[in-house]
Amino acid sequence: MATVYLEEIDSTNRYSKSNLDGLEDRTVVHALRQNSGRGRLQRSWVDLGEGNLFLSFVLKPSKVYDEKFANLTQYLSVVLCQLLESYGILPQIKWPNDVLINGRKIAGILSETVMQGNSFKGLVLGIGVNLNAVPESLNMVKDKPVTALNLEISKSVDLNDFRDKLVSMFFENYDKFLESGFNYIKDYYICHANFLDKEVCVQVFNDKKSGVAKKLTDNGELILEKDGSQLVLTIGDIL
Ligand code: BT5
Repeated sequence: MATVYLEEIDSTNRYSKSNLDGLEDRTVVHALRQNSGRGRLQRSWVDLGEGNLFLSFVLKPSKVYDEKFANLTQYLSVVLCQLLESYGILPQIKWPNDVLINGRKIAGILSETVMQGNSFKGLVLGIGVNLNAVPESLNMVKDKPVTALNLEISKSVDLNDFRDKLVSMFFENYDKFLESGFNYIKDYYICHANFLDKEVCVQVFNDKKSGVAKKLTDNGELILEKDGSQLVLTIGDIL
């Protein structure tokens, strides 16, 4: 496993995608500051200051794309929750892969698939975790409540130690996860899900679907139930 350390970059995901050919499988790209972090669907990821985590995993698991790769974001959310639990807090997962503490978002995960023509080149799996933030900086995220680990545990968090643990926990079960897919993490994921059996509204691109979040399929899809009929969602955001 190789690591690339960067002082400051626009986006670790963008950097990893642009340099994908020269980066070997299982490279970790870690930047201390990230000035143009990206979320899904053109949204942005805000750098709350020094001491927060901005990291991308460069993964080249095979020569062809496998549908299980789409669940790697959920796998990473589970790994993160396990790590956060070791700090004595109780994280929750909002489908598909937001990690929250008491309803406040602490981390974001963005997976990007790199293709060249029709051939699959690899994946860039990025994660940002708020580890050390001053309370005032949380206002930089205007549209939802957010938090940081240091504010939850009332002490500062060692960034390098957190990164090393996250990376080693990620790779500990990565191969097993790739063999089994979402089923491998399903029980843990469900135990930490904060949306099941609740009435939810899910934004799916420009559309909104509402219903009761009934269950998850073995592939990590969300089943919504409304008026006796079921809808299977593979993508979206619970609002
Ligand atoms: C995500 O998107 O949550 C994925 C964020 C991935 C960030 C990492 S950092 C390393 C790597 N390099 C990158 O450029 N990106 C990845 P999404 O589900 O679309 O959520 C984006 C939303 O999260 C924003 O619209 C805000 O509401 C919220 N947000 C932005 N910055 C935040 C922060 N620091 N803490 C909590 N929430 C934040």
